[in-house]
Amino acid sequence: MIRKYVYGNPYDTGAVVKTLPAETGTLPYFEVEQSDSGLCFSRSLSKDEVLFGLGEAVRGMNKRGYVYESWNSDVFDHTESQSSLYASLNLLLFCNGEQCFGLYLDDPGRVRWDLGYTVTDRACITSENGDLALYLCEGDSLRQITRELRALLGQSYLPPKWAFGYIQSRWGYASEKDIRAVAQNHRSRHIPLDGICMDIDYMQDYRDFTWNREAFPDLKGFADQLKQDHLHLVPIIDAGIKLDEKEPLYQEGLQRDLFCKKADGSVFVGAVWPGRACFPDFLNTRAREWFGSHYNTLLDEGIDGFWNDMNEPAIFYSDETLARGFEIADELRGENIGLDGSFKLKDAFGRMANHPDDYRRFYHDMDGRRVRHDRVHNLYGAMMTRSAAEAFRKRDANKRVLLFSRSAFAGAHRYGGMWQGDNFSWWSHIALCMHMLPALNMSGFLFTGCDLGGFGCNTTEDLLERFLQLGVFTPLMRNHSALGTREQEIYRFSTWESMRDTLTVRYALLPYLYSEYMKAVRDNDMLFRPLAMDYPGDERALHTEDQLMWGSECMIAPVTVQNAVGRYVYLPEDMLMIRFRSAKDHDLEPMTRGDHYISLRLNEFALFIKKGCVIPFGQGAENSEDAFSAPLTLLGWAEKGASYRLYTDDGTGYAPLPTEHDRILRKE
Ligand code: MIG
Repeated sequence: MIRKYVYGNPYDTGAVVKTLPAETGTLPYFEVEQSDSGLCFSRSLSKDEVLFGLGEAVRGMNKRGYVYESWNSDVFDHTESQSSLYASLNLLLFCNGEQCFGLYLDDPGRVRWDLGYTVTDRACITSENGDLALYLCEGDSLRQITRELRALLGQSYLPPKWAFGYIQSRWGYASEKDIRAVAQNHRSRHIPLDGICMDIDYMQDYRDFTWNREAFPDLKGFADQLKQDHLHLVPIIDAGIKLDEKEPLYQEGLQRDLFCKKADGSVFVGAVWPGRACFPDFLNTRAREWFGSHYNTLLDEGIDGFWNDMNEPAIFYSDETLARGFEIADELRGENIGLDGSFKLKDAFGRMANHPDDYRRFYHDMDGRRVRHDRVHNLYGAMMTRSAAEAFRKRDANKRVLLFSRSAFAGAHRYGGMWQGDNFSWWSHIALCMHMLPALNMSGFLFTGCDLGGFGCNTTEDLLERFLQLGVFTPLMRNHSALGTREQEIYRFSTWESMRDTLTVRYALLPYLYSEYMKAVRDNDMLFRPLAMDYPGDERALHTEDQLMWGSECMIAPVTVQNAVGRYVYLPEDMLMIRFRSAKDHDLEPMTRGDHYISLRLNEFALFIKKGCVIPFGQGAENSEDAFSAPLTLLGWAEKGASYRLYTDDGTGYAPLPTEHDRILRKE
């Protein structure tokens, strides 16, 4: 059961789809106290209490023992000391033996989650705004609680079916020729592929909804030709609009008064990729409709997928922070600069980006309510996603468009997916991706994944292979890397054949993945779950951080350590292990509950199916369309026979089909 508690005058975030009456009694489980830093909800944590949630954040699945902050940030290093990433998902589950409850804080401002950091056995959650709605959910099990919270937040986004295929991306593909080469290099080696991303290099001077006409002389023709070959182009869209008298978007936004403004009424200017830029007021309905309508320019060219970036919003500098930087530099010019001065100088420029002063400098018109940006900071990216998604639906209510965003807030999961931002080519970032998956699913973000191979730094062959072995299971399966790093398309490496083989497993699993995804949408369920959710009362399961449940029938245990040739796996019940090398080459091994050491050479990875369950398995294919139409076999350890409910549809429309349409597949 969910109860709602209201404090102050909450902002309309649009995150919640149900209207609940506010409770009048006192909030259970917490002490509530106003302090200088905000409104604080605190409680003591029992010795074994486990905390799951917070969506996109560093460290483990159990969030206990650190302090996190809801403050959407463009951060390049996802290290353990980072308190915020690009999205704020204020959902946290408390699990203390028999007693569990969940919390959703509908507060778009800064929230500090001190989860046993300052005092080991105390959680203290502080809302800087103090204006919020708090939803408290009690239930019999963690899974039940997450379902209820998800129902509160609304149905998850439905991507087109091809978006479950493998997508290749890199910051640096600048022309038709570059992209053709990527396509050709996959197709000629029979490496499966369904999409290619276009990063900012395709644009003309980094202007949204434009493309370089020399590099892409006939975008429509190009997109159509690729589609014949089952390949979709996925261009990036950034939040900021180039400030340029000759820029039509700038002129329109200005004339129609749709940009974020400063206290004096002038338009706020911050620099991003195109240089000085203005920021659409996505928190305003008119501005959302306007910006969204511009996606039509690319949709008209045959584009059917997008990724929205820089929407925290990221700001390299503003006129004000830049002026201040120069002032400091001028003050110090000719001085004998000591340590203090040198830090001052360095910070003036080094800390210029995403400056807190800038986030206090501009305002939104939330359909009549004027709000300073920092109060609602975490909503900006989410509302950009909404802007795009609503425009897509308006254009064609039956055509799903691929959309994933970097920044997010609860509610945005109804409009699009998200990727996990700028990770590094680090082994620890395979584990990090894994830890974020269930936390994101909990908040409704089912369509997610990380940059496989790692975005920053140089990848290695074995790292990419192990990343892909996790990516096989993530709905968004995209290889992406930064400009200047080692090129990491599969075909660049000597072991490309074994990576291709890994992808064949993904394509054979597509019917199951899609079915489980859609059922999770329909039932407000999670695709990835901590083991604790399926095995309540199992101590080991409660504390397992390096394995996940996947779909209703399966468990995964990726290898995340370099040079490892195997790993220990804990089986909370009897399961069938499938050791995959490719869709055609795998071995099956029934295993009993308990601990096992499993040998997994570099080209091998494991999937575990619960005893008594079966899952459909297709065939390796080079594109998703073929994968979805391949004949299915059933894999599983079911001595007494078992059946699987297969969800299928034609991929159109924005609501999953009801259960009556499921196909029952039976293994005798
Ligand atoms: O300032 O568009 O997270 O995926 O390749 C960097 C260039 C901007 C950040 C995104 C990344 C993308 C990059 N972008």
